[in-house]
Amino acid sequence: MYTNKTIILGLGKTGLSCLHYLAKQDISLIAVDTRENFPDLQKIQKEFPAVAFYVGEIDEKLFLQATEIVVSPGLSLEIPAIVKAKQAGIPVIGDIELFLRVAKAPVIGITGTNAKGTVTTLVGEMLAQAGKRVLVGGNIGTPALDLLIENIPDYYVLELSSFQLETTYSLQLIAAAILNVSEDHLDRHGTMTNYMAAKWRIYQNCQTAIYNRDDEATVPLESASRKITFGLTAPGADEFGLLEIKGETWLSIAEQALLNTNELRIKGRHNWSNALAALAIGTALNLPVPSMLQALRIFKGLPHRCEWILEQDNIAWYDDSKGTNVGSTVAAIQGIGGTLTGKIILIAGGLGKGADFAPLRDPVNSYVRQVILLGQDAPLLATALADTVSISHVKNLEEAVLYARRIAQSGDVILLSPACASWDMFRDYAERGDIFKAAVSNLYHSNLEVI
Ligand code: UMA
Repeated sequence: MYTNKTIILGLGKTGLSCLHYLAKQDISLIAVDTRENFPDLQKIQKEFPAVAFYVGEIDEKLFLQATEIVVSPGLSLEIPAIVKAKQAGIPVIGDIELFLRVAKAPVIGITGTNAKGTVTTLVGEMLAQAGKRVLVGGNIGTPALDLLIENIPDYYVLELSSFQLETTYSLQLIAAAILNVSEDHLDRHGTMTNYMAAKWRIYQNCQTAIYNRDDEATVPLESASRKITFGLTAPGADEFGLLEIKGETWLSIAEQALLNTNELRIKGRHNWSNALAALAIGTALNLPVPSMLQALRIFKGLPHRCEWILEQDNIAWYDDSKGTNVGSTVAAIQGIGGTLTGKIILIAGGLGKGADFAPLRDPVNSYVRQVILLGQDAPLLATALADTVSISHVKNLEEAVLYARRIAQSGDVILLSPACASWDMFRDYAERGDIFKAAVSNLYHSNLEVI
């Protein structure tokens, strides 16, 4: 008879990683998924015959029998069964908590509303350039617990979402960074205060806190033994920032210029900020400057993050399908818009997650020629952007691509940056981006009529 009974709630990527990890321990396991027709259930049941599986509506009494509950990040902690279990004193944790309890190498944690995937990847590349063995995971894609299958590295680098942070208690990161905070996931967190409180947890007990001095919401409340800042202003002592030298912009520490921004393959001011953040984190880890700069020089960026697709007739196409919130789309418009001779044709829309779209008005007014909208919350976007530039509605991305090409002028950029989640029309942002790219490529490689 086991004394510990753990419930795993959610059987997505995270839940499955918990199942694989916990099945090796001496505990009784129950796995629950709220989806009635959970795919692959039989296959998973066969793989874990000792685990009791439940799908569909949650049995609250079952949850009250648990000694610990591991909740997947996609599920709200406000589910009544979770609330009652918490009230009964049952610990409710997430996969990152399980990971941190046993991780045997220093862990770097990176969060922020936007660009956390880019900076997480960059820090991983910097460590590798410095000859360190590194494993990268978390919200970026590979669940943290799956990293434990590999040999112990010199460092783990984790991208952490607010959902993951709110169920983590054993944080003790060697370096912890919040890159930026803007409105997102309010449908889950309710208020910005709750959202920010989840993010700030990352600094708890960290050795070095890295924050963005241009964004007050990232400043640590907790005392860290060391703090390093980055920002797009000129840097003070021990700070990372930008210096203008003979009309060119350099990534710099204090008064020392490190790298001309022309040498970066990732474009736009928002990417300069990402590069500076990675330098600040690398410095917290005492990495040699030449290897950090080399990693920056060769980094091409991630798919679906302001990704250049092709250029034809002096019109360039960019896929920023990962622009799933307003802050991210604002950064993309400003980052690209400032460098153009023409204007941006913006393709946006999807599930707005309760966000306020008003912050898009200024950048749209400054840099956008026309907005093309699609998806469930297109009407909300249209209302928020009324009286800025001309707005059109389309049914799908293929139509958006044809229409965008028709109205684009030489020097323009056509940018998919939805400011919304994708789940109303697509499996995820990656599928949305892939369909966009395929439609763009189709436009030039077939003889489609531009409508
Ligand atoms: N779901 C149910 N019932 C369940 C379990 C899940 O309806 O019982 C639904 C959720 O509501 C959600 C979807 O299934 O719509 C997936 O949820 P999940 O918690 O099972 O997700 P995972 O597959 O485990 O993926 C999660 C992260 N997803 C979320 O937090 C929503 C992935 O980040 C992450 O890569 C993965 O863990 C590994 O750590 C994705 C993401 O969109 C990319 N993250 C958000 C963001 O970046 O803004 C936070």
